[in-house]
Amino acid sequence: MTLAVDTIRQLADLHPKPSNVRFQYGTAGFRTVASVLDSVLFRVGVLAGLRSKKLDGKTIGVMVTASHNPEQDNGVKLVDPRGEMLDASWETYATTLSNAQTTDEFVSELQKFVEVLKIDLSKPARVVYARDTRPSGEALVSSLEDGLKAIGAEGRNAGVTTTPVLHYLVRAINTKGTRESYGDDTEEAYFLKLATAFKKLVSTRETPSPLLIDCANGVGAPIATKLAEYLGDSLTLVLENASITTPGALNNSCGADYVKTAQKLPPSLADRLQAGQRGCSLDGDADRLMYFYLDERSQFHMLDGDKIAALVAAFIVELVKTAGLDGQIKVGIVQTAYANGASTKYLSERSPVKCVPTGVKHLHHAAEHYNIGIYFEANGHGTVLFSQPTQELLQSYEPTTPAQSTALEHLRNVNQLINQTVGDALSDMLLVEAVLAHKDYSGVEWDSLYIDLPNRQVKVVVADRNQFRTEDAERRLVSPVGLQEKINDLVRRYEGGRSFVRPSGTEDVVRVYAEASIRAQADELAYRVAGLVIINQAFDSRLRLD
Ligand code: G16
Repeated sequence: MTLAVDTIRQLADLHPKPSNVRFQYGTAGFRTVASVLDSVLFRVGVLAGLRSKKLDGKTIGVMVTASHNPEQDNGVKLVDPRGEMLDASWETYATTLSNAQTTDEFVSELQKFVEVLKIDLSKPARVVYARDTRPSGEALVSSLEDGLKAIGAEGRNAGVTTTPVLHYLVRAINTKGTRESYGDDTEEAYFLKLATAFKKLVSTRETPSPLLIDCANGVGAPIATKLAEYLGDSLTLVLENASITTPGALNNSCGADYVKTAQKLPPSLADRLQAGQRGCSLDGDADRLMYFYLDERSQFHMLDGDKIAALVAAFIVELVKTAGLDGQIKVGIVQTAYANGASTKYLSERSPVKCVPTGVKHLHHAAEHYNIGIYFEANGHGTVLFSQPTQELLQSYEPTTPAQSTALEHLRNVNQLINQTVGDALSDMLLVEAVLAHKDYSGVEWDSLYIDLPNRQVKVVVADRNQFRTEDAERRLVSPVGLQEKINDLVRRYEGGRSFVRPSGTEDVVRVYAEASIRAQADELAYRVAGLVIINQAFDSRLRLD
């Protein structure tokens, strides 16, 4: 069987690639201003169909979202059959196909690609797709559908939902009827799975006080509304920033990314959060979670992904030990260079900790090497993975004391509560709430597990972020040559100083991170390192001009 070239050509002509734009499959798929993405969506549709054929008709996921980016951006990422990110080797093909300038070039790249990868075109192709609430989403989904039609793939539209729900659906569809069955492949089954596990986990605890959720004016709002129905009285959710149809509101001065970078409460919540109350922020597609609380003096305190990792890791390590399983289950933690130095110290005293480059795909794969792998990025993106043998052990293990039996039951419920396909703000939120209920912690006790080193993150807009290349899990720049030495010289002058520079994979910027023992010093270090980047760029431009 060969490609239906005529149909592909006809449909591809409807989605021409804009000239002067170079696309790149980055940290989380393609992501840029929505108005240039039409051809990318069409081609991703074709690619998703081919990926499915290559994997013998397994269902592939496609999520149309730009997550934390501003509303005018959009993006698309592919999800592999177990609900994990697209295999890295296919990212290069995605980039190549998206950059073919004409329909002829696109078709010829496609033919090459089918031949090199030996894709059997007679196999079926199945794709499930969804989008977030961005106004550009509907048109982009229709371009994607043309791509599916061109390759003859069967498409299932999961509508407007969160990234984690889409990942859940992909795994549920592909594991149906197998020993690894992940649940029914519906949004309702997802809510029921989470809510049931949560209720069991907190059944013996006091009902937590209502939780305020900043929905970033995104898709988390309708999905959290539905989740609330399933949770009933077990947890009251108070939804804020839930205006999904107000133009320009998405992620605007609210949401998880705002809280993490500004390190303050979204202004829209100023009168909504009472002293002593805890709240959390989701991002635009609800895969990131940031917690916060106001102390009795109404001072804002942020509890980021590192603090979530610390809370969850301590709880799980303790359950494993109490269940009598510490000889058989090894818990490991994965972080990135953004992890606060104090969190790494706290966690390494409890479990092995590994540092990997930014991006869920890196963290997820590293976490798979442990029996229970806990990964959280400081920005609030993370989850916990239970290996298949560990899940089986939890089912077959026979406890010998009542304490072991209770701990085992909790571990089983935690395993059900966590969305193990990807970071999931709502599932993570329920996990945090369950741990807080068990520990009888308010934000204050949780926050005092360790004291964060003051830190600052800034963005620098540069002419070409691809000039910035890193090594050692992004902790050292290898290009532009000489810049890292200047950063090192600066860092040495700050007590407890640490700083690194890396290109973003989701925005057209370079990110600078710095920490130091004192707040003012962390800020100063970050701005001075950013200054070095700017001077380096200016020097570069001057060189070009000469
Ligand atoms: C995505 C990735 C995250 C990453 C974030 C920022 O999150 O899934 O792993 O931390 O982008 O990446 P970068 O610093 O390269 O721009 P999201 O929530 O935006 O999809």
